[in-house]
Amino acid sequence: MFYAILAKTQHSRKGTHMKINRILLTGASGGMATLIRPFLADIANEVVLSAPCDIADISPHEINRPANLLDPNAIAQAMQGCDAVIHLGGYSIEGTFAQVLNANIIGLYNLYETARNTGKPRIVFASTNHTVGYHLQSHTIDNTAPTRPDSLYGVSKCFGESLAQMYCDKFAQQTAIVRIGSCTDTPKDIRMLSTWLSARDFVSLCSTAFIIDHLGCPVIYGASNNDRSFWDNSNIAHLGWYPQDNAEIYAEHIEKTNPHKDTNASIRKYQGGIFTDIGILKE
Ligand code: 15L
Repeated sequence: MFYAILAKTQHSRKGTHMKINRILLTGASGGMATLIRPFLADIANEVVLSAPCDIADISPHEINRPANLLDPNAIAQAMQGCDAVIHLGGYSIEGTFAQVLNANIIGLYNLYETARNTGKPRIVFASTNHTVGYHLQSHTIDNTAPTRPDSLYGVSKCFGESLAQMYCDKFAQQTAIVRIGSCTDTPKDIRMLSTWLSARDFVSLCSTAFIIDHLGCPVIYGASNNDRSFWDNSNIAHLGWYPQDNAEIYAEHIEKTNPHKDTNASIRKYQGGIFTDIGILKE
């Protein structure tokens, strides 16, 4: 059955609409998933929403398949018949070691093992800018810069990036590793003028990753086309992803009203902002 669905997907890749047949969206109850859901109908016929509980108010093209990332059987049921996965599930802020261990290390391993046994659907893995959070804001970095995680959360995403690369090298499981900046409806502070990622740009990146003939396992900075970006994506230009939005249109308003303006020097110094100054491992 899976191969029939895949064949349909490959057929539609060649067609005009280039839609994926069925996408699994993990972390579907979270803020970022809520932002992107309206755009997913443009790139997929069906979207399987997966979170620990059912999601209320779903659209006709959406299906609930709840799963806890610590339960491999539930993940396998959620992934059945899916041609592609957008993995937003896991712990998305700084937490205790137990929190990030369960969600971002054990949970991610369960997801990749399930994918390996379920036809290897392409995965967009939501990594984070906090894998490189201790790089200075005054430096522009590309995807060859060394990781400099700013939190246990950032360290757990470095593990995820390595796991994705290993599954690609060993099992030909293709993943777009997306170091997401700040995916919110609009940028909220000065730093986000550099890090903002609009929902529509993220969804266009997912679509690009799913339909390109060969993806591999590239590391991509997930940011819109921001004038003040900290990141240089020229190494992944061959993918043909062209983000449309630019945080700069919000600059005047934010510069007048920004509530975080001078509260903390590290917010203005490091790319990871406040994550370099929070957490259970403070000095
Ligand atoms: C992230 O990785 C977080 O998930 C999100 O809550 C924001 O803090 C974002 O990074 C950011 O750096 O703005």
